[in-house]
Amino acid sequence: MDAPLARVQHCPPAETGGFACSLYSGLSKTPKEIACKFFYDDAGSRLFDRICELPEYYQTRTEVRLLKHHAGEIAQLMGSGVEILEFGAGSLRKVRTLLDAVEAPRAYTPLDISGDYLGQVARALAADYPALTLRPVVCDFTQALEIPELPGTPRRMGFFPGSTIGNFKPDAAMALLRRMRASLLGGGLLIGVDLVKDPVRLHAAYNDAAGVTALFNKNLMARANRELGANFDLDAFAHYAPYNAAAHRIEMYLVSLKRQSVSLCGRVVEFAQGEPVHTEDSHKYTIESFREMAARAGFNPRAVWTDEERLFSLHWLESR
Ligand code: AVI
Repeated sequence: MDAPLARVQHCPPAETGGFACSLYSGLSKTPKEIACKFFYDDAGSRLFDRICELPEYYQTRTEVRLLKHHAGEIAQLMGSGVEILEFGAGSLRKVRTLLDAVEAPRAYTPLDISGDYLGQVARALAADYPALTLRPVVCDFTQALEIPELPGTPRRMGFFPGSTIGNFKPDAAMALLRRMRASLLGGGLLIGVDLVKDPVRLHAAYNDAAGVTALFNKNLMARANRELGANFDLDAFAHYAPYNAAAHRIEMYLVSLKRQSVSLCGRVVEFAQGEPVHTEDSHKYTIESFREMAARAGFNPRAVWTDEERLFSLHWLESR
């Protein structure tokens, strides 16, 4: 029998960001763009899980190693009986290391935009942690959030692994950190941040030999075909992900391989041959540049952990 699980809440109800409107308005701009939050429907979340296993994608395994290695210290910093609030929780795998290390965790509140997927992975987690209050919330965590306090108001700690902060432009990243700080009600934030490094290594991580990142990128168009009845020809677009060294970021595009028209929600969008659609940025930080940004967002940057190659970093930020 499945373990009891608080019903998956939708916040705002049954709304995850208006894919149709956002897609149409993004494709009407010059240059064209699609917001990267739309990668994560059920298929996209599963493709992202496959990316995390790729040999070129060092981020996930390095972060998991850091988490495991420093779990005791992190648990001490978080304290006992806390609620862990995870932003963009995905597969809910990484939090297990924290739940196992923290003394008597009281509650876990994963927030994610991918509703079906969140329901499935939350059910599996509930079975393994029967004493934990688990309250999955389907929401766009990039928007202002009001997550009700639990009875007894356990101290709330934030968890934002995976360097998803890098998918926001620096100004938006700072604004997001500020909003997170507000929703933590004085608690700290454990956040994973990918670091500036050899561009060749970065390039390989977003241009894997097996082509999984290309499928993930094209899932935006595949999703539009599935959900909105669009007629994107996926073979007529190329995945392109260069590293912009001056801006310290990977930029991801879908490039039209020919002049073509695509029908979308009863309208037609024209693509020129070679025209790019910007789909994602993934900013990389130095340890110092990230700590400075966190301080400007109102946190006190405390402990930081990194691996011997300085590929990835985990930061413990206290609320001021
Ligand atoms: C979720 N995010 C941190 C990933 C990244 O590395 O920027 C998304 C991703 N895009 C392509 N590969 C992975």
